Amino acid sequence: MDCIFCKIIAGDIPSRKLYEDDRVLAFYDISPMAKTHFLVVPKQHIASAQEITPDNSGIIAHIFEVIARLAAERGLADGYRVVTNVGDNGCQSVKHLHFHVLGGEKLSEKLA
Ligand code: DGP
Repeated sequence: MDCIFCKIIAGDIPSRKLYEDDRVLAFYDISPMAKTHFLVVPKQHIASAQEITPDNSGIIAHIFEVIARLAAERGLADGYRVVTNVGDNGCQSVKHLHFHVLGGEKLSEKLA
């Protein structure tokens, strides 16, 4: 499958990894939009949040557990933002579900 995040998960494309287990990978975004900006992705290819079903939704709870742990470890105690873009109107450029974690500084009050 021609998916850049599947290639990162497989190790075919290098990334700056923060965390990995059997279900998720976290790595720094190549184009940071905040002082700290990393992505958390399921290893299973799910195209976007629009593809979440009762069969695969368990991964979402796990991803948010990982985000909370990484945020604590990476000094984001003052707060951070979690974003997932969906589809063309959501400006999703990589069609593999991913959660942006942005922080390390005061973020814009504007969400869109
Ligand atoms: P989105 O626009 O929500 O689909 O975000 C995709 C993000 O993925 C974007 O912030 C840039 C990042 N990205 C794209 N290609 C790569 C890559 O090869 N390596 C890393 N580390 N990040 C990437």
